[in-house]
This record gives sequence, C-alpha cells and structure tokens, in this order.
Amino acid sequence: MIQTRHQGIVRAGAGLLLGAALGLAAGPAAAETWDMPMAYAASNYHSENNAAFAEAVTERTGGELEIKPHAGGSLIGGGEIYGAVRRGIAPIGERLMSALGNEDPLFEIDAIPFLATSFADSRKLYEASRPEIEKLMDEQGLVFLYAVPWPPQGLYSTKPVEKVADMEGVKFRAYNAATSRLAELMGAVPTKIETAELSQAFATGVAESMISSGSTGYDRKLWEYVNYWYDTQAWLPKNMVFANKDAWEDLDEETRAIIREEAAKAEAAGWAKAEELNQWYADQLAENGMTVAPPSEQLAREFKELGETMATEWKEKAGESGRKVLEAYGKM
Ligand code: PCA
Repeated sequence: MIQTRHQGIVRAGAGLLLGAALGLAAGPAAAETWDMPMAYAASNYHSENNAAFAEAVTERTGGELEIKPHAGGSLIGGGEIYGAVRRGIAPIGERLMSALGNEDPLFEIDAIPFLATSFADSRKLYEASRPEIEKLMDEQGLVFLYAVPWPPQGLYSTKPVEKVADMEGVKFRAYNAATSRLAELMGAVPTKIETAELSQAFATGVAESMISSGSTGYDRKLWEYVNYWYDTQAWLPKNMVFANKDAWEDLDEETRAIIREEAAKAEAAGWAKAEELNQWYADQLAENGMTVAPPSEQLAREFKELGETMATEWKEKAGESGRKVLEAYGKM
C-alpha cells in the first residue's frame, strides 16, 4: 500500500497511484521505497555497511521494499535524523546514539569516558544496554534495528597537548552533549558541529580541537589542518539504525523477518570492520603527516579524572534504568 504518512520522502510509485486512479485491479503487493538518511561520508565503513544492508533487503524482498541510503546528511542533516524518523518523515535512518542524550541519558552510555575502551568491553556494554534502549525507543514509536561502533576516541589538536591545562580556551568541536561537557571540564570552548561541516570548521579556525576516532579524521582529511592525534582510547560511541514503528508495522511479517536477519548480519559485519580498520586509520593519519601518539602520562591521568566526574554526573541523571544497565555491565 502507498504510505501517505511518509509522503514527500517515500516515493511509493507514482505508476501505482495512476493504476489505482484508473481502477485497475490490484496486482501483487505495491513496491515501496524507504529513504534512509545517514549523516556520515558515503565512503565511511558505517555508510558502506548500511548500504550493503539496504541492498540485501531490497534484493531479498525482490524489490518490494527498496531501502535507499542517503549518506553525508544529503537528505536530512545528522541533527534532524532521529526526529525525522520518529515523526515518520523518513521511515528508517541512522544516527549517532550518544547525540541523543537530550532524549534520554541512556543513549549517552557509550560516551562516558573510560567506561568501555576496548571493542570487547564496548560489546559487553552494548549487550547490557540494548534491552533498555530498545524499550525506550519502542515507547518513542521507533524500532531499534542494529548498532555499530566507531573506533576508540582520541584527541585531535592543532597544537601539542601535554596536559589538560593546554586545552584552556581552545575552540573544541563537540558532537554531542558529553563531548561539550568534557570540553567545559577541560576549560576549552565547545561548539557542536556535524561531521559534514568538519573540514570547513577546521579550515576556518572555528574548531582547533576535538575528540573523535581516526576514522572521522581520515574521512575529512583532517591532516590538512590538524597536526596531532592523541590515542586516548576514551570510549567507543555507536551509530544505530532504526525504523519508524508505524512504517514497520505496515510491513508484512516476512519483510520484517528479512530486515531483522539483515540487521543482525550488518551489525556483525560492522563491528568486525570497525575493529579491522582501527589501526589502519591511525596509520593513515600518520602517513599523511600527523603526529600520532599516546597521551602523556599526565594527560591520560587527568582525562581519567574528568571521566570519573562525568560518570558520576551521568549516574545521577540516568537514574534507575541507567543503574540497571551499569549493573548488567558489571560496573556498579
Ligand atoms: N566520529 C563521529 C562520532 C564519533 C566518531 O568517531 C564524529 O566525529 O562526529
């Protein structure tokens, strides 16, 4: 059926509309297109993984459900994707989970510094948090499908940083409330900027530092503007893919089962890819002339202290469901 709810985004086949208008007998179930807004570069492994997921679903449904990815914030900007899927403007999308702290602190659990710093621990934290996150999203009219991590987060800076005090007054690009808070605690000056605008921000001096993975620095060729990347391994934030619940419920069971299966495959493939590429990204930064180094002992220690402050703050705001997740993760 044609989904008027998603009109404007979902091009459900004008030919079918015409057929209906002419009173033609209904043929096989109408083909449908699900536009899938995403925020990151088309060549990024998240985007490529999502494109493979979309293609598999399209193929396995014989084109009855075509999922059409739109990378780089080209259809809907990163900051608007969650709300757009929630309101049914887009039926499916991808968003950085920890950017949704204003919706619920639970989404920020993977951006608490030093709570989970390896792929193995991130996996555990993900497994501990997934049921609560699914429940929360269900209440918001969304269906959680899968999540894939970014590599561990390191500190980018145009100038060398030996200690937190070196960050005083530095313009810091934040990608969520947690990174803004971390900047504040360091005495830096945070500005929220989506990755699509990142190169521009560093080129014009709007940003002089940020915390992110080697992956994003590589995608945005940050070596053109930034000299240092300190491998602080602070946390591994995740992107998640989710659908609008009404759109989901309009699908037949077979299609939903296909999506679930392909989502599970995409999740496994995405985790493996992130881990496989982690060192490669760091190597690319170095090969392109950046100084890639571990943080100094002092910086590492001071970062850990700030992380503890943030963990305490998070526990206070996350309440009972946060406590449950930390308990399941084994850290409470
Ligand atoms: N890259 C994204 C989020 C985390 C990451 O590694 C970004 O910088 O926006």
